[in-house]
Amino acid sequence: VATPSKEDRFSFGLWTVGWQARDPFGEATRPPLDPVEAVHKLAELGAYGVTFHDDDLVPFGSSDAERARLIDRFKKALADTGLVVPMMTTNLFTHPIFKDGAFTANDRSIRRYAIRKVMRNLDLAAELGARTYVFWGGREGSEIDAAKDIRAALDRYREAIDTLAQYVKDQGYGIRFALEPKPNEPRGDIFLPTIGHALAFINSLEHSDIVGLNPEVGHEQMSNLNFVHGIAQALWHGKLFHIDLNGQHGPKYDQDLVFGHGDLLSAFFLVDLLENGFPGGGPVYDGPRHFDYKPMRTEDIDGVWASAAANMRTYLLLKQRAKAFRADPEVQAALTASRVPELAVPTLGEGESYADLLADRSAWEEFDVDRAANQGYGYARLDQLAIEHLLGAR
Ligand code: 3MF
Ligand code: MG
Ligand code: MG
Ligand code: MG
Repeated sequence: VATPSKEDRFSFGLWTVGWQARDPFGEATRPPLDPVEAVHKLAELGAYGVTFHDDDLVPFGSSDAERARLIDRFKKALADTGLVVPMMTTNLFTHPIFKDGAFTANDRSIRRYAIRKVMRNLDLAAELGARTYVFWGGREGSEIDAAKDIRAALDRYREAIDTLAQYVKDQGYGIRFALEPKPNEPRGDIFLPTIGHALAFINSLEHSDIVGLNPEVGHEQMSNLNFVHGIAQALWHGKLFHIDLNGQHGPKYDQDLVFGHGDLLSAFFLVDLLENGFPGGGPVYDGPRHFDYKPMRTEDIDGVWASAAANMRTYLLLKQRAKAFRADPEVQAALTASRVPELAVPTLGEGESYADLLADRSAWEEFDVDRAANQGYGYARLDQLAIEHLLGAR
């Protein structure tokens, strides 16, 4: 039950298993990984998809002939393994030209170059059948507040996303965009820092119909936010287009640990939401289970593949535990005792107006304030049941 297969729809970025573990303080600890080898190994481990930035496959500055050669051998690896490319994205952060941003660089010529870089890779994304295109604005931001006219930066961000959305629609690519929020790192402060900021930004777009989110576990937790609540709200808005699963220990640098290797209880409730949906029904997530993690710097290549497998196995174990949690009659009784299903009942009755509410003496004049104030909700027992399922004690 914890052996991954293609039906589980697990996907990995080439930049995850391929990370050479260079950090601000140290050199690479691992040799480069050939994308073709990554595809074969991921398929062998049970993944169904691979995702990548343009430059992960074709190094920045490659000639057209070299680009064609690299794409060809990658396509052959896909054909040989049956792996698909559900998502693609652009590297708008590594090259020094993007040091002040891409879509929001103060230098206008860099903004124009950035949009062209995306358009070129969107053509490849359509060719490879990708359905989602992610935008992580790692360099869109600043270290000092005097550096950016924020109004202008948001105008330019919107201009770029709308221009690219128009392009995708005109070409009939059928691709949707997913914005990936992150509060900081590499910039001191990044624009669209959280799920909430990004949702508000999307509402301001001309082409908001094809723009949603790609939230990452660690990115919200870096801001000390509840990732399960964030994902729930993204779903509620119909904007959960993709997801980056990984692990993080609270507000600190972006750790990109294996999924579940950070806040495990939050990971349990996340998988519960993704797999079982809202307790009272409603929108469900239907996309890939995508891992955006980094094999720790201490690992050799065996550790890389052990960590890749660990992401999928942990997810499947949590899925199994979450199913057991929901199916347990004691849990169902505890949920009812905690009045969880009652929240799905509208506060006003059917056809009831505020005038009817005003006329309802039981709602105010005769309301038993003491009873309501004194009642317990049984949440401690409910959470312990979750913990016991998570620990395999039930
Ligand atoms: C950085 C990230 C990115 C994005 C990627 C788009 C390099 O913290 O999470 O990974 O996920 O650029 O998918
Ligand atoms: Mg991260
Ligand atoms: Mg990240
Ligand atoms: Mg990510």
